[in-house]
This record gives sequence, structure tokens and C-alpha cells, in this order.
Amino acid sequence: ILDCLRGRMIPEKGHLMMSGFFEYENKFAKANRILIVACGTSYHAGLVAEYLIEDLARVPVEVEYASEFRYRNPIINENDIVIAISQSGETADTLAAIELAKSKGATIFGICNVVGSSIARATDAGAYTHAGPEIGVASTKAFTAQVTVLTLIAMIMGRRRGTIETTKLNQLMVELESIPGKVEQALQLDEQIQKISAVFKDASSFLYLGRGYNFPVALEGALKLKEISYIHAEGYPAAEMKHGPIALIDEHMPVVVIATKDSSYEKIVSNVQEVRARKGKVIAVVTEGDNVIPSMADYVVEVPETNEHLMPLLSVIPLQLLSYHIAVMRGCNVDQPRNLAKSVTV
Ligand code: F1P
Repeated sequence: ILDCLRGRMIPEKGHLMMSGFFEYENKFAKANRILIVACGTSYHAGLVAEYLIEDLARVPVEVEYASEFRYRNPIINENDIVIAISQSGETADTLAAIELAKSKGATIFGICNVVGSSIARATDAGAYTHAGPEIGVASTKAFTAQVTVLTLIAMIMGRRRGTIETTKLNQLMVELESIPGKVEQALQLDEQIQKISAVFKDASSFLYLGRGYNFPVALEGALKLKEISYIHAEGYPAAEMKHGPIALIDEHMPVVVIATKDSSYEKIVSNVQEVRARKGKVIAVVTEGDNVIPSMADYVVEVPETNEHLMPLLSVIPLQLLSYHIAVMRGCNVDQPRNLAKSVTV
């Protein structure tokens, strides 16, 4: 990840390069505000970053769909840092948002997969995620790589700004190093998720609920299902359910609740009860060893325990697997979903 943050990868191959994070570390440490622009899955990675940066570095963050940003008159200051996230590095809306922010004098930091891509060239500095080559159109490992880079940025900012205690930072660092092993463990859920997928493959709609760090994961789970299975799905903050979506819940509605052990755990227990009371079918993603939510859910998937700041890296995996298996069972082409392009350049 540190290599990614250095930005300058594969120079001997003559690729166009971005400066790395470390040349801009001071600027990040002194930033008054960070704006994040992105589309689709990259936007969800940006939402995770909002939680991370505000929590660890105490800098205000705004996350916006690049596809909307360009159509309003956003307030952008010279001292703002704009982080543009894009797997392909070619998304037209993200590129347009960058040009707009540049014209107002903001510093642009890119997080892209593709070395020398249009977005990489348009930014002042950035990180290459190298999570490729991506064969499928729908982003999966790009999300994990983007979130990992953003986690490290938030940690470095927190250290520089003195907003995170050294012990906590060291614990997070150690935990981050254990994530690849835990990802391997989460991938072992494949067979179990295949069985759950067989039960719900014909559902016409899904609801995904999450709180805190798992809220952007709920959005991402719903997006993956829509993209590759063509099943209608909506992601919501769990507490928002009672402000509308609760009306949809009946015995035909699968509700995926991402309910890992974190500071909002107690609250999400009551959300699960609310779904159950309306006969919704609960598929719960929980932390290994939890025995409260499993006693209430219809289907339970356990992910390894980790710090809540890092949980999206694990909790997203069962949701990606669920979309994948449902899509395959429905005969959908998971690599080339209809109507979707790898790079949305118009
Ligand atoms: C954004 C995105 C992807 C999505 C699909 C269409 O792309 O919305 O998240 O899965 O590929 O484009 P990018 O800017 O991250 O390349």
C-alpha cells in the first residue's frame, strides 16, 4: 500500500505518472476540507473514506457523485483537496468534476487503477491501486484496494494532525496487516453463500441495511446485485428503514443486514427485530462468534473479527459473493452485464 501511495510506479516502462501522496502529505495534514468525487462503486469507497478521515483525522469531508457535482455550482476553495476515485481512470463525469475543481484552484489527488489513464494525468498527485487487470465490468477488488489506500491516508493524516493516539494507530496498523489473511478466510464463505443464493435467486427485490462503517457497504452490496443480477435492490442506513422502506417488508422481502460487532451493534439488533416482526427474511452478516443476531436471523454469515474502521474490507466480500452466485444461477453474464461499460466515457 505504501508503494501505491508513492504514486510513481513502473517508471522504467515509460508510463505517465502522478506524484505520490508523500509529496502532498503536508497539504493533507493542513487541509481544512476534503471533497471526494467518484461514481458507482468508487463513490461507495469514498463514503467509507468520509467515516475514516472524519473519525481519525477530524477533517470535514464531503462525498459527492461526480455525475451530479458538475451540474451544480459547488463551493470549492483553493485550500480544498479534491480526491477523485476511479477504477478505470476514464470516467467522464469524474474527469469533468476534476476539471471544475482545478479551475477553482483546488489540489486534485487521484486514486486510479490504470497507470497513465486520463484521470491520473489530470490530477496533481495520486495513488495507483494496481488492482487489476479487471476482467469483469463491475468493480470488486478495486473497491477493496481503494478503501485500503484511503484507510492509510486517513491514518497518516490522523498521525500528522495528532488526532489519533499512537497506541490506537499502532493497533490499527497491526490489524491492517492481518487483513489479507482475513480476506482469504472470508472467501471461504463461498459454498455457504452459494446455498443462500439458491434460496433467494428468484426474489424480485432486496433490501440492504448497515450502520456506521457498514452503511456504505450496504449501498455497495445493493449496487453489485443490481449490476450483475438485474434484481432491484436498495441500500439504506439501518435507522432510515423506519422512514419509508419498512413499508416494503413482507415475507417475500430478503433483507441483508450487515451487523458486525461495532459501536452501533446494539441499535442494529433492534432493526433486525423490526424486520422479523414484519416477516422479512433476514440474511445477517455478523462477526465470528456473535450469538445474539444469529438467534434472530434466518441465514447467518460470519466474517472474521476486526476493528470497525477496517470492517468494510471484510463485510463487503459476502455481499459480492451473494451477487455473483445469484447472477450465475439466473444465467446472467457476470463479467459483461447488459447496459454497463467498463469505462463510462460519455
Ligand atoms: C465507475 C463505475 C463502476 C461500475 C461500472 C461502471 O467506474 O460506476 O463502479 O462498476 O464499471 O462504472 P470507475 O470511475 O470507478 O472506473
